Parts: sequence; C-alpha cells; structure tokens
Amino acid sequence: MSASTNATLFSGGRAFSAPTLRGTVGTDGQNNQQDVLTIQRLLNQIIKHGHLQKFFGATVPENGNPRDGYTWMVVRKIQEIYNLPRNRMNAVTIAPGDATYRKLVHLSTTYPALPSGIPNFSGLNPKESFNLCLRYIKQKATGNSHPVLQDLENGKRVILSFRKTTSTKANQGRGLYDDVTIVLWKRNEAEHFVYSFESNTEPAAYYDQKFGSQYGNSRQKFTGNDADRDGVADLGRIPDGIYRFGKDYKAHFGKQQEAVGGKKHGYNILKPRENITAERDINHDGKFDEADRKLIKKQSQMNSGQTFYFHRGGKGGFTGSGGCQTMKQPVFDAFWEKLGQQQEFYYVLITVA
Ligand SMILES: [Ca+2]
Ligand SMILES: [Ca+2]
Repeated sequence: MSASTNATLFSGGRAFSAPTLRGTVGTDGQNNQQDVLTIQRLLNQIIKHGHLQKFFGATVPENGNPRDGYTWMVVRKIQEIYNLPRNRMNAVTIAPGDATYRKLVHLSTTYPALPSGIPNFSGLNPKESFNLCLRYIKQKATGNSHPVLQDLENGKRVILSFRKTTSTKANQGRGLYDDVTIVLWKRNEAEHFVYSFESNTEPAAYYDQKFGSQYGNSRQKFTGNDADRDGVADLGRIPDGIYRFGKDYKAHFGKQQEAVGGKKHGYNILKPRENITAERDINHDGKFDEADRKLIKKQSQMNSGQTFYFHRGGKGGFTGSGGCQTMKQPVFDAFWEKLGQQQEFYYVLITVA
C-alpha cells in the first residue's frame, strides 16, 4: 500500500474526453481508488452530456475550439476549486475527505438525476440494473467505505426496497403491495444478479388501534407503541435508511421452509439485528409526517425494538403488516430462495414516491 494519502488527477488533453484520473491507494486503502473511479465517471458524464456549466459554472468560449474548451475548463475549474496555481496544468491533487472531493463523489452518484417513482429496470441487463441500484444505495451509504458497499464489492447479497408512500388506510385498511424489494449481488465484474419482488413496506390500518376495528380487526390485534401517551397505540414503519437483518424463525409468520442451523419446523422471517427507531402515525391520519413528529411525547416509544420483520403477507391481498416488510406467500418464497445461504444482510430502504 502506498503511503500517499492523496489521489492525483491528471489532465488527459484529448478533445471531448474527460481528464484521466489516476488514483493512488492511500491510508484508507481501496476506498480512495474507488473515489477516483467515481469522480472519473462524473467527469466522463459531464463531458459526454456537455453539462459543464451545471457542475462547474463554466461555459464554452464563443471563440476557440469548444473541443479544447471542455477539457481545459474541467482542469481550470478543478484548479480553482483546489486553489492551485494555473501553471500546474497536468497534476491536481485531491485530498480524500476534502469537502469538494466529497461533493464530486456525491455528484457522481446523483447524476444524471434519478427518476422519481419506482425505477424501471425493463431493458436493462443485470449489470446495468445492479449499477442503477448501486446509485440509489450510495445516496444512503454516504462515504465510500460504508459496509453495505463493501458487502456488494465482496459478493455479498444486499436487500433494497423502493417505497412508494401509501396511506395505511389504502385498500380498506388492508394495505397494498405497491413497493418493490430487490435482492442484488455480483459474483465478479461480469456476473451480476438483480431480482425484484412486489412487496409492502408500510403498515395497514387494520392494525391501528384507533381504526382497526372499522377495517375488520375484530380480534383487537393491534400493533405499535403509544408515543403521545393518549392511551392509543400508534402504528410504525421503518424510516428510510440502512439496517442489518438476519434469518430467523417465528411461529405463524410464513410457510414452513427448510430448517437452517439445526432449527426445525420454523417459519422463515428476517429479523432486525439492532433496534429500529420507527416513524409513527401518531395522529392516525394514515400518514407518517412532520405532524406526527410534533406529537411525540415519549421518545422511547418510537423504538420498535426488533419487531419489524420480513414475513409473508396475509390472504386475499391483505398485506398483513403492522410495520413489517411483507410479500404474498409465493413471492416471499421466491424472495427467500434468492437470499441463498447467506444469514445476514444489509437492508437499504429508500422512499422514491
Ligand atoms: Ca397514541
Ligand atoms: Ca400521521
């Protein structure tokens, strides 16, 4: 490993091509090299799309060859950003951790802008699908050394959900499978695997203590904690973020499947490995928003512990979720199969609509 702590940027000088970045492995190991590659992608995109102005505030000069202009302006702007003398045209040193450096890395993961709504993977090959998922994951995994990125790099499987915000009262309080959960991994740089499943990531009002009986919950099976201390439990959901889940078993949660780890006759679930601070519908309007946050009286009641599982949903389109991530039984079975023999997973949850 090099003792250098810097990445070095060299201008390539070729017309209409981004300067070629050459990374040196620094004290943060491979991450530095990844950052360099990420910035290189950004510069390639900037040049390719001619969006120099957007990122660098530079414009193509009216006189002169614009082909030269792009490359030089990138170099000039980077010199300006890093306060480097103009005569240093060929080498620019970027320090990892530098705010602008981080901004460039961030820009490279957010450009071109990701579309709103659940992303459409049709027409994409597995590698393109994987890379699209990776761009979303990087929005949550700030810092290129986040362990979820390491897991993906190391061939581990990662679970990713795209959430479409839905009222708990949708579908007569029985919830909707209008989210998408993905299992993705790569075996090497040429073999990528991306499997997508119809899912639900939000609770159904059936389980709301205030309204559940209106939606047919005659057994008084309500979930949630009472965060505003009005004596009524408030439904929760997992907020956007990155979590750790592991395979586990629980009675009545899913079809009996293969026994793992010596446990027999279990019911497969994924269970959080750490407590999750929930978002709660404290005013019981079916939404999770600022109005609810203002009503929190007891912060400890926002803790959902390790009760938000992945499990099979109910029958007849009922998601069966009091805050868990659920799928129809056959979908859940297919999802489970794609988890392979891996026992623990990073779970990334992103609201896209
Ligand atoms: Ca309450
Ligand atoms: Ca609410």
